[in-house]
Amino acid sequence: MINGEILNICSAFSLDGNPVDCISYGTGHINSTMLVQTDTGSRYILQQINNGIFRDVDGLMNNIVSVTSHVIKKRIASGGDPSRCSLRFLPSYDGKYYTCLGGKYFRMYGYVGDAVSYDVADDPGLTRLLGSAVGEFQLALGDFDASGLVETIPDFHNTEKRYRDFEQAVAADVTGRARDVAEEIEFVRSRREMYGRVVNMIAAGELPLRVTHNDTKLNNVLFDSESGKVLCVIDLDTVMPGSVLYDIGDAVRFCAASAEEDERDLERVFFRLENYRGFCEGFLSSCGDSLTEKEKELIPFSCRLMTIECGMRFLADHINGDTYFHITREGQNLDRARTQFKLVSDMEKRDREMKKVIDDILA
Ligand code: ADP
Ligand code: GN1
Ligand code: MG
Repeated sequence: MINGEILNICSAFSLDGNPVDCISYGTGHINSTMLVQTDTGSRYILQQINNGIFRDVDGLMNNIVSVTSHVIKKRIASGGDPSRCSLRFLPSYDGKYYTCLGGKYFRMYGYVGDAVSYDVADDPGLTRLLGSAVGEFQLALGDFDASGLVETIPDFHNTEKRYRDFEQAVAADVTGRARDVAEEIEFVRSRREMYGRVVNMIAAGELPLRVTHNDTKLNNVLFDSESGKVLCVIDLDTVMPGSVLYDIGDAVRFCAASAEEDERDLERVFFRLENYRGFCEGFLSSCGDSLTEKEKELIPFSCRLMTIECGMRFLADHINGDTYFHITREGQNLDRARTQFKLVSDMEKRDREMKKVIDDILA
């Protein structure tokens, strides 16, 4: 079914046919995603942009359109299918790539059919594919001119800043939940010495800034449902200058987890070294040559860093009353934080093995 508001939004874009159906779609935590179908059988993704988080929608959409145009050119040059190798945004009738209605912002883009995304990786074969997808995305943007990119969320992976925000949430304790999560708060506090390492090295010029995706979760990659091959990297809201370690660490935190991000039974949550190995093989074989020695050395550390950063963001949001990440049940952000901390503990125990995986791949 389709309501008047959706019809109004759809009328801002030139669709093939008249919209006849609209359903909510996907499991993202930030935007509101819908699948629209028309009477000619065409399908589109309609997304309400979370403009509470992305304040500069114009800058955001300019970023995304310039990045997707760049990626599409590269993929066409290497024989890729232009309709499935990248997101393709529709211009609106007023010449932008979004429309604003009643203070809400919407964008429309082609639905990639016969595609799947995964919330858990069951095997290292899948994580190897994710590794090559993230590596190839990195390579494709290697010659992208970043000077026109806006920083869509400043300090997105500045873990020191994330930690300060976390401490502010605990101090304010607007929901009174902090006392019930003392153990989790301590988990974050006791690791504070690691939070500045990557940002300080970037500031000192010891790690290069590149154009990175910054949200490389497995479910931000679409795979062909028949062949299983990677189609494209999606969810490009956070493409900004960053460290390649952010993309590696964030991908591993998600794809090396044995269970979903909000799993309540922590017995079922553990770090899968084989999945990590698969990811690293895929990533390093596609773009390993472009990494510096320091970057390679810091891969295991970056996995822990991105995982604890995500965990402290979930925990802060739980304490703040779930104002950032979408939830579908009470306590979900706390459950998400706990899975991340469980993974961090596992990675700490397996640090030597994680380093050896990199040494073996690079040998
Ligand atoms: P969020 O920022 O909220 O995570 P995403 O852009 O990642 O939103 O979209 C949410 C989900 O919708 C994705 O994980 C994916 O499963 C699905 N999706 C998004 N875009 C497309 C597309 N063009 N074709 C098919 N599925 C898509
Ligand atoms: C959010 O948009 P989505 O669901 O792909 C978040 C990421 C977190 C992730 C945790 C803009 O990603 O930073 O790592 O949730 N995106 C933003 O699942 O904050
Ligand atoms: Mg997403």
